Amino acid sequence: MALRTGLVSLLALSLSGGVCANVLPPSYDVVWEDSGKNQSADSMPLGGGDIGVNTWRENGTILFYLAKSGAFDENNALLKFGRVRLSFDPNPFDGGSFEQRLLLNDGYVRYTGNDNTTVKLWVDVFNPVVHVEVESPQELSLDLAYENWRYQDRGMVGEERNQGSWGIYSSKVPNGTTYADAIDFHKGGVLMSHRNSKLDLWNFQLEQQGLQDYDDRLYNPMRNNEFGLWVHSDDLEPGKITDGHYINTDYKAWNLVSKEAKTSFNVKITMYQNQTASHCKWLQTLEQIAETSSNSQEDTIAWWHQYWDRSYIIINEDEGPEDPGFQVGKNYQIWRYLMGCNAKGEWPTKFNGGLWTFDPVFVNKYRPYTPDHRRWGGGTFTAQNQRLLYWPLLRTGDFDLMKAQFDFYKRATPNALIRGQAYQGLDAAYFLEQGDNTALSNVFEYNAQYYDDDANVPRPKNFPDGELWNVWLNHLQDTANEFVDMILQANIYSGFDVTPYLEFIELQLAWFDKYYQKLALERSPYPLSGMYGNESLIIYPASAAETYKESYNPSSTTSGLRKVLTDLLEVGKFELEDEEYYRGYLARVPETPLRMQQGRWCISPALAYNRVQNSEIPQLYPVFPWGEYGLGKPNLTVALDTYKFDTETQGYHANTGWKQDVIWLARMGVTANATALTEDRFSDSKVCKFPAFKGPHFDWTPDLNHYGAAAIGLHEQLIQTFADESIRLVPAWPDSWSARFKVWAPRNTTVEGHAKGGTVSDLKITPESRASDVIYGQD
Ligand SMILES: *[C@@H]1O[C@H](CO)[C@@H](O)[C@H](O)[C@H]1NC(C)=O
Ligand SMILES: *[C@@H]1O[C@H](CO)[C@@H](O)[C@H](O)[C@H]1NC(C)=O
Ligand SMILES: *[C@@H]1O[C@H](CO)[C@@H](O)[C@H](O)[C@H]1NC(C)=O
Ligand SMILES: *[C@@H]1O[C@H](CO)[C@@H](O)[C@H](O)[C@H]1NC(C)=O
Ligand SMILES: *[C@@H]1O[C@H](CO)[C@@H](O)[C@H](O)[C@H]1NC(C)=O
Ligand SMILES: *[C@@H]1O[C@H](CO)[C@@H](O)[C@H](O)[C@H]1NC(C)=O
Ligand SMILES: *[C@@H]1O[C@H](CO)[C@@H](O)[C@H](O)[C@H]1NC(C)=O
Ligand SMILES: *[C@@H]1O[C@H](CO)[C@@H](O)[C@H](O)[C@H]1NC(C)=O
Ligand SMILES: CC(=O)N[C@H]1CO[C@H](CO)[C@@H](O)[C@@H]1O
Repeated sequence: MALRTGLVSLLALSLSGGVCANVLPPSYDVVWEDSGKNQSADSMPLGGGDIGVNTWRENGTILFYLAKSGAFDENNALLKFGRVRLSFDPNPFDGGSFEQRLLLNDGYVRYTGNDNTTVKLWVDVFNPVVHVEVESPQELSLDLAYENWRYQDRGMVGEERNQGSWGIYSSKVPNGTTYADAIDFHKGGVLMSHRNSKLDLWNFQLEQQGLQDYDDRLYNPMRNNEFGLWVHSDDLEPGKITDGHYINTDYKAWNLVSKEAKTSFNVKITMYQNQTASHCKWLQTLEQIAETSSNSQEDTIAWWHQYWDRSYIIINEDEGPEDPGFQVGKNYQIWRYLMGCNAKGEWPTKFNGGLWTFDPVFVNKYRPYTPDHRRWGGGTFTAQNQRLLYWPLLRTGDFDLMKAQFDFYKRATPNALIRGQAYQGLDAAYFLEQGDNTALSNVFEYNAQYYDDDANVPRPKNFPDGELWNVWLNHLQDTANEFVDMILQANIYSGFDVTPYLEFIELQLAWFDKYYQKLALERSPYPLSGMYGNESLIIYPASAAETYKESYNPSSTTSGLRKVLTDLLEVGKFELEDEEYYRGYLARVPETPLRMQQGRWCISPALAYNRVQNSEIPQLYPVFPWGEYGLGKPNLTVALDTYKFDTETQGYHANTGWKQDVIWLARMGVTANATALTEDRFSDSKVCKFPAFKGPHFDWTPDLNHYGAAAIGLHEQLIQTFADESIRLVPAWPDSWSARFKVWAPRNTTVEGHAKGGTVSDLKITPESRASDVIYGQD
């Protein structure tokens, strides 16, 4: 189809000149002229590499929390590295004019006080170092307090242990202890380290889950994990150690004080985490990083500029914050900023707060715990939620960021294989929905029906080892298929090398084929369904999300396996099995079941099931993530009718957290409704001062799976791509949004232009050969 050309906007002309121009409009900066009332909950995020910082002003001092990927403690909680407080004398931050600004294009935060004193906080993208730079027109003294609440062991009480992998509270499970850090003045600065030596949780999990004999073969990211920091400045020297109390938690502060009043100060906070043979080895590397890392911000700013230039969707940029379209563009870009802060992380960004959690009492008043607390764990990466952060990164071309999520599965695969072998006698990866970084179950979920003080039903003697005694999570193994498909799609988009992930891909797929044939053969002579026992897999007992339990051929699994196997055959890389095997497997995947609802054909959640347990809508998973139904596909009406007429799920449609209505509506081309939901999702937060800190919804604040789902919905409104190579632009784009955009499509393709309603202008497709694949709207 020929390109449809619209009006060339004045904006495009004015932009075409400056190659070096900032991609984002200055109006996207988050600027505060006052501080919030809710203390740390009203902080502003920054980060880089794999570090997250949240910073705010309180009582005339500047504070920030420090966090970093991979800081898993003995309980598999993701601990903070502490808090820093900057106090000045005379104090330019104690009244009068004040500004706290997130300079989004450059990726850092700057405070300006009443005498024009500036405090710049920036995080080096290439080294794990946080920089504090103070510049003042007058001489000031600075007191930097490194505040730490883990100066002693802390028993976790009640729900507090939900921050680790003990799971939710049960009177029958140990409470766990958060062990103390080692903290002292060191070489003129402050050194903090936390080295895991007691593996209470891990040993409990091994015994509970019958894996003691495998201890030395199991990958364990908690073992000998050490993390910590060194705060240092040539301008400061050790002062007193003081005591304090902030919100719900007492702490000790190691103070570094200025040697003399000065007009400028530079502080470097070097953070390091690794599993190391000894503390000495860890310290050596930390000191090396502190010494060799550059003090120049130049490379970091250049990194942010190329990151912004990779992909963007900027809407109604000449409007202000009262315009819902403007807010969509702004908060979408801020979501991209948060993901970019962990671009080089070894671990994926967590759905439940990422690296920016704050004192938990502001999220839930019944959780007056330390700043280390978040709900649903620090080392547990719930697949259903986690996937929503990573799907949208295909469209933004952030394949390098996706690697952390792919590596998560790569590292856990040997453990999942041991689970498959030990429990089921299968050479297949037996992953879980509430997957720990170890592929083991968290303690509570493994035996939930017994540990739940209200349910209290003991695990039956003959209940299979390894299976979760858990009415929500049992039989739910298919969410890892989404990560398999993301890896395959990354290859289809960009040539991303799937070789390191083939073991995960093939062993994850192997599980469904082997496990369900094995179960079938325990009931009958036939491994498959049909008169001759040679037709298709009997996927039973299974689970359609957490919702349809003990189900038979759930549509989320059938549709998913078909998509993943098709993509695997397209990528054409196998090691454990060959192409012929996968063609046979694909032929064995059952049809996605349909059923009549209110007189209409609808997608059925499964052929059969015995109860509805949660509120996901897996009958729409064939729309997203699996793309079996949607615009341009046969039987779109069946999908639309499922949305509108399925009798069991009408009450489950919603627009927060991991709910996916916005994505389904966009994929089905229901423009007005998708637009309303996208505008609602991306509107400014009302619970925190920072506009993209919404939550907790089902999880925690900031709720990053809320924004991941929003980003996918927005993408699907703008562009949908298909296996037949077509690129469908503005399938669900409203007249009220005027955007400039750059997004990615399969086959190394970028698509740039302007969109307004059904019209695209200034379209630039790279490579140009792909222009003939473009189709528009809903034709
Ligand atoms: C701060 O800087 C601005 C512009 O550079 C100047 O107009 C203003 O007088 C300065 N304020 C103080 C208190 O020095
Ligand atoms: C956990 O702590 C609670 C509250 O302090 C206490 O009542 C309970 O007995 C403890 N549980 C165990 C298993 O020690
Ligand atoms: C600020 O002052 C209030 C009132 O004294 C106190 O409760 C709060 O903890 C202080 N905040 C900080 C960061 O010290
Ligand atoms: C962590 O330690 C391993 C093993 O010594 C080493 O290969 C790796 O480079 C280290 N990672 C970092 C970030 O220092
Ligand atoms: C402060 O937090 C409370 C919850 O603790 C919330 O109800 C309130 O809306 C927040 N206030 C602001 C101004 O964000
Ligand atoms: C199953 O076996 C029957 C009888 O041998 C054969 O006719 C049929 O084609 C087979 N079906 C499949 C799907 O292989
Ligand atoms: C779209 O929104 C309209 C108006 O609120 C509503 O009547 C209609 O049912 C919605 N369509 C879908 C598919 O939800
Ligand atoms: C995409 O680019 C990569 C290298 O950047 C290359 O390996 C791959 O073959 C390309 N794929 C296509 C479909 O052009
Ligand atoms: C259930 C249903 O509506 N199925 C239809 C899907 O589309 C094909 C071809 O367009 C029809 O033949 C089916 O009846």
